[in-house]
Amino acid sequence: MDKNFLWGGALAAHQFEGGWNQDGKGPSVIDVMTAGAHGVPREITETIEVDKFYPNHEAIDFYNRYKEDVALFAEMGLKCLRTSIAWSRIFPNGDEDTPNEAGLQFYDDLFDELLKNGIEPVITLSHFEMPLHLAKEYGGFRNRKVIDFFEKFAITCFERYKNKVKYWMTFNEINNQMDTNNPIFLWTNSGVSVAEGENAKEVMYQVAHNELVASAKAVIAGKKINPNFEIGCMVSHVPIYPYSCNPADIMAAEEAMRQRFFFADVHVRGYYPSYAMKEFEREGYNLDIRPEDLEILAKGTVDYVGLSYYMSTVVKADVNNDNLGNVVNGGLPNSVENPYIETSDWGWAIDPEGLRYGLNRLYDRYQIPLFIVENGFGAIDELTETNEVHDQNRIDYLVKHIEAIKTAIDYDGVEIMGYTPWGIIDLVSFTTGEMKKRYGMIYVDRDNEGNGSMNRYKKDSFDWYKKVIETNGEEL
Ligand code: BGP
Repeated sequence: MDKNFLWGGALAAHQFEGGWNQDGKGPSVIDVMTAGAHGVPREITETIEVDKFYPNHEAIDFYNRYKEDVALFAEMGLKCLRTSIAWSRIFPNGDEDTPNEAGLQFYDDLFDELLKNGIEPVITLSHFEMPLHLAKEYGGFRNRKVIDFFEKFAITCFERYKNKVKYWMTFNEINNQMDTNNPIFLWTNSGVSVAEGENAKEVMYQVAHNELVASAKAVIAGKKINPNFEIGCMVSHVPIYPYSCNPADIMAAEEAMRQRFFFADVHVRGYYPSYAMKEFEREGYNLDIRPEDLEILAKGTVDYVGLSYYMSTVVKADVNNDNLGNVVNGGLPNSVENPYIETSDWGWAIDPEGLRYGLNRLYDRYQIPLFIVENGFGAIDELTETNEVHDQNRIDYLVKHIEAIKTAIDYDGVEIMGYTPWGIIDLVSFTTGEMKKRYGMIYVDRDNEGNGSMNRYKKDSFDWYKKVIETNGEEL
């Protein structure tokens, strides 16, 4: 591994900070989402209801304990920490003229604490937490005014942290919302709900366009503020395999795959891919795409592709399953199980080879550096009476995935900037709202109902990962 390889950990503000209304923070779209459970989706409520439990409100209370947690990250030897800035800490409603100073100060303090400990902040601007007011009053990213609000938020962060943060990403997993059958994706990415009778795909493409323009505007502005910034996009990468060598399966996989590539194609190349233009034409979508937008897209291309990788999936041309709205397979109606691959307790395929395959596909397509900013194993952990967690299953998962990364770098020649496993400290699961689904190398005593001491305990993976970083990936 290159000596500058960024070993780190990844988190997102709303899933671990808590302090949802502290120091002037406004409510965000995720703050009105209840906890789900195994197989039970999270509910999007109209407003905060007193008798309901909202797991993100307190999360793991990092907002009030960040020094203690950063000390643990430093002990682990992290070189970087990927997290996000909660938009509604900075602009509580999203449309104010002036930002909330207390919110800005929190991130100043956090970044100082990280830098003091030799940890480089890697920052996502929007990770599923748009101010609720923008969703309710403006219709989220349906509305072009929200492009300007996002640009203002981005510029405010860039100006304030220009000497503290070098690595940025605009929108987290922007391509999740391609699965329009699952309402949580359009809501959390974009603050959008689809009304009865609307064509969800058409709405999604309009929202996508506005977001892609907002992202490009942020890139353009950021480079003016500090030309040394590295600004990337962030996509969820789920390689889709054909079920067989039947050419029909190959084409089915290809078509499904380019739906996943769509957002990165625009972010990286700066123009719409021909297959998308044909789709807009074929479906008769009436999209507001202006000539000046196309110039912005061309100018605001990204420096690198940030990606999450958790699983692969498989499609079979002659299948039509009732999979709609299923997170595991991106809602693909023609997806089937992979007989060669085991799955986690949540049905996510454990496929390290798929990571190498995916990295190669992305690098072949874009020829710019990749940054693996999420990967990990969501599992149920047991805390022993002596406060230990023996998470060998997690270590095994990570070893295999790091080996795949090494092969991609050393054998295939893929350029990879770093690796930040997801949820380095236990946090609220995004898709289910549970605490039970844990990724961390640090255990947090907190359960699904919000009970627990909030104490932190090192899992076995803590010392294991420390060694990996110390030896720059030599000792796994
Ligand atoms: C990604 C998100 C994260 C996250 C992770 C794991 O989709 O970017 O926010 O939580 O997946 O998902 P989950 O928490 O549902 O297991």
